[in-house]
Amino acid sequence: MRAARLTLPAILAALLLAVAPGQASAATPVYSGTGWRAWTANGIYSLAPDGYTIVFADDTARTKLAPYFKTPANQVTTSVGVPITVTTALDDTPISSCPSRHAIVVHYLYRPTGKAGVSKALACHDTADDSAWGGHLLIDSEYWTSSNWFSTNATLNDIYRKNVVSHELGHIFGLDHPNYDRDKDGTVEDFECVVSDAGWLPVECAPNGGYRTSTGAGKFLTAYDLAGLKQLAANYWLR
Ligand SMILES: [Ca+2]
Ligand SMILES: [Zn+2]
Repeated sequence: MRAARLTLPAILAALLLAVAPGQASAATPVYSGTGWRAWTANGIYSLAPDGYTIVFADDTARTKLAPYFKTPANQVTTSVGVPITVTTALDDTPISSCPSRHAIVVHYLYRPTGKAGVSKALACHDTADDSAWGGHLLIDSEYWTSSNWFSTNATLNDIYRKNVVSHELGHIFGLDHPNYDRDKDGTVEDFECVVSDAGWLPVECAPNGGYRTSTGAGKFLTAYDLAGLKQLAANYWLR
């Protein structure tokens, strides 16, 4: 007993010396931050550097939805450094299966979850390294077939559509909802997320968020979702 007591401080000192020189804390993966959370619950811990390809389940999905992917694809390509390519390709992989590596199959479906106004991302992950694999985006067609689904203001209505499409894409990239119990009432509620000075929620806030401006529509918020995507890309090398 006595010998053990004497040696314990020596062991601690040795451990401290081992950690201090490298400052290892600067190079560890991070899975959440202000306004973002990695979808580790779904097995995604990082974003792979070689990029992802957006394809379509059918011609209708391509015609209706391809324009909505331009903004987030360009933003992630430019700001995160992970190339996202919006193609015109059709892909008939069934929803029950993961598509080929790094393909994101976009579907235009009426109430894909059975609930009014709800879209869904079926995100797959790479079982070898836990990076985002791709998957299926089931976008509810009601946002288009009902002209005032989000707002009677046509401009605002389309801003919401763009943000919802980017929200689902963010899930495929490995972002979870960043909602938290901000008002400390014991319940994490819809729209309960960090808010920017301008009043915008992260795109990934459930059930939806994002800039409510024409120039910001469809963009990941720089300080929130985009910071998260950058960290997910960094995590690929840090894990
Ligand atoms: Ca709450
Ligand atoms: Zn969501």
